[in-house]
Amino acid sequence: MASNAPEEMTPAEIESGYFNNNAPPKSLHKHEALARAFIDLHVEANRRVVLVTSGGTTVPLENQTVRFIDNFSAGTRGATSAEYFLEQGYAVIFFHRQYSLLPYSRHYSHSTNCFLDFMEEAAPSSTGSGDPDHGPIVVRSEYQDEMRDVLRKYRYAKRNNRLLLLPFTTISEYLFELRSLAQLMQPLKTNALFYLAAAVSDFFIPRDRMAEHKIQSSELPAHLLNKQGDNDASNNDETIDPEDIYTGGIEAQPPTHSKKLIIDLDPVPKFLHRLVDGWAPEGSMVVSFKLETDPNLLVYKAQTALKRYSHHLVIGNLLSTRKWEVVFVTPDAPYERWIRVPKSKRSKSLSGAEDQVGLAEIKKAEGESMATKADGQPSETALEGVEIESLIIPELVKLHSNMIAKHEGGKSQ
Ligand code: 9Z3
Repeated sequence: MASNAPEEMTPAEIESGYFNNNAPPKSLHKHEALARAFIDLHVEANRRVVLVTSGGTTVPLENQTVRFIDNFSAGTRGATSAEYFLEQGYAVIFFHRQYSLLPYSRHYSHSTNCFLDFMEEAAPSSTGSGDPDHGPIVVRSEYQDEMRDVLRKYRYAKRNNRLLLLPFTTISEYLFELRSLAQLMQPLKTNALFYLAAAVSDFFIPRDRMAEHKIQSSELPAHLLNKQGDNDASNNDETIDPEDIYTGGIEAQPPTHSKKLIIDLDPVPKFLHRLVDGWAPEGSMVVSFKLETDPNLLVYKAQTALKRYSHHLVIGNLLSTRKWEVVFVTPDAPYERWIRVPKSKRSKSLSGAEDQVGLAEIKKAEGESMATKADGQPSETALEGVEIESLIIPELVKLHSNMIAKHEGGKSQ
């Protein structure tokens, strides 16, 4: 039977095409078992559970991967949000890029916040017990209160089984595990929330076109050629219609003095359709993020995503201002709502551009801004000012509560 062209395929056909042609991750069964036990526990307690996705996915160029495409995401949004969800009584499945920032430990793990800088060696004990040359390692006095606070919250979450950490690396691991996790969350019904903050790759190399071994950067002698069991993408004689190629506005140039490596990537199937309309429990809330760099595009792109996937909320953010402002784009009034950290409470960020705050907001009338001050108590850390997630999460929890109430109301009628 001839297969349909991608544009004629239903989301379900695209889904099976992807999952049948790419290998499931080795850790899938182990992660499923952990998630099932975690979810059962919280279904039993009638507790809300949020799946937070965090960090960037990689796109391997070789099956035995030496090189891969990556993106900028450090996982700050996801790790920080997870802490505020825990504070709001949610249990959190933290589905994150391996080695990206984690809730709580993030306070001490960046290169700028190295944990060693928070410690010192105290004077050796004067009671004569222990080695007189070795004092105990302690937290420096100026950090005691902050670290005690973080440590208590961390231990509370661990002791009470409120936080499950599950790592991914590649786009394929991410998609397989996301599908499983969403399906396992079915028994949570309206208590399930999806908070999709990971920066997911848009393009990838399908398994049948992926080189097995490291792609060589110089010619090999003839007797070593094609003995590697490679799926050699360069053997593909089909010419691609230029209409089907994204160039990002940059046209390919002929090589100058050396050969080029041309990588042929396919679009990653739009999984949000299937998440909203299949994998996730009915009545659950789905929140996605939209990232842009051009202020003129942000609101439009967030609105387009909301319409396309018919979920509940798109949180839009600009790369340069994401630590100070986001926009909530919803299907109901007020449709577009800005959440901003007040100017005097903004953290200083080397990568951010504070002069761009406000540029993406479509002005309704001169002087009239649709920005709303969140009414929760922003939480402030000594080093970094107010974290915008301390404003985002309480607002989101209100929306989730409204959805649950509406659903319950609908059922009793
Ligand atoms: C986001 O927009 C996140 O807020 C960031 C957080 C990735 C900007 P950091 O990890 O950054 O704190 O450094 N995430 C979603 C980005 C994304 O890939 N969205 C897709 C899109 O924009 C939709 S799923 O098309």
